[in-house]
Amino acid sequence: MALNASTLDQLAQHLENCQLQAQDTLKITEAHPDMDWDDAYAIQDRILASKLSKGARIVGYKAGLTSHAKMKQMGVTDPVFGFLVDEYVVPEGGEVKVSELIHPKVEPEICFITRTELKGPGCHIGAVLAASDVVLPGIEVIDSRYRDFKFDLKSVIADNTSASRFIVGGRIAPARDVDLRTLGVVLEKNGEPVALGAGAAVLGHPAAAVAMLVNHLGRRGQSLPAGSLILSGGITEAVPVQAGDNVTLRIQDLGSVSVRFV
Ligand code: 0L1
Ligand code: MG
Repeated sequence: MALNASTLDQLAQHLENCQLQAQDTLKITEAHPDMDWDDAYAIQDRILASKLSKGARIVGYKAGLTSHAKMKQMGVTDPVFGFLVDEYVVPEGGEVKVSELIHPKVEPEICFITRTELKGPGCHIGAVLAASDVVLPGIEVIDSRYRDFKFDLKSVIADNTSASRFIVGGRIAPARDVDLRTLGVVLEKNGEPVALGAGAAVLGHPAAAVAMLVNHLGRRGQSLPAGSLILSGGITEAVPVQAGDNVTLRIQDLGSVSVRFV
């Protein structure tokens, strides 16, 4: 690791404060160009520890930057992983207060809920499907704490991969009963389709993103607990939203889920 413990603490507190106060900041590698990958995940770990110490509950994980559309949009080449806590949960059909966020965008995702624990290394699509209970549609609201969404991979990992809110719902289906690669996806804003895609946009198969997450956790001596919710990654580019917008995600065979921005 390149940064000392007190710098990691200070950066984690800074990024969490930016999230809680809806305040943007310059990407942290500007001031810490030597920061390495372990430092980036160590900062993310410290943000999680801070939230857990204040009573938050971890509800799952997310994979981000998993589609070529998103990687191209953000000018990066590798997926990233983050945590989900209960403060990010918005009920289906619920409201997201834009005043609590900096510059929100929405992404359509296929979500998994696991029935049994998954451990890496060596996790693969088959193991993910065997361990998954159900899949369902999810809208992820991302809100990078970095000014104008300008970041690099290390900065975005430290910032818990821009996690801010998510909404799951629609029709829950057994993971093994649907071909997740060919599921058609339509994201609508105010009744108009704004992004279209299919499950295969996520690394060829959304379960591949979950396997990568499990292998990432395995490298860090962790496993994915039974009952975890996983957002497997945006299927299309992310779409900016503002107060007054209504967003609906429709996924073939999995129904729809909606959220309002107020
Ligand atoms: O979930 C995502 O794909 C977001 C990853 C972080 C990058 C971003 O803010 O777009
Ligand atoms: Mg996402």
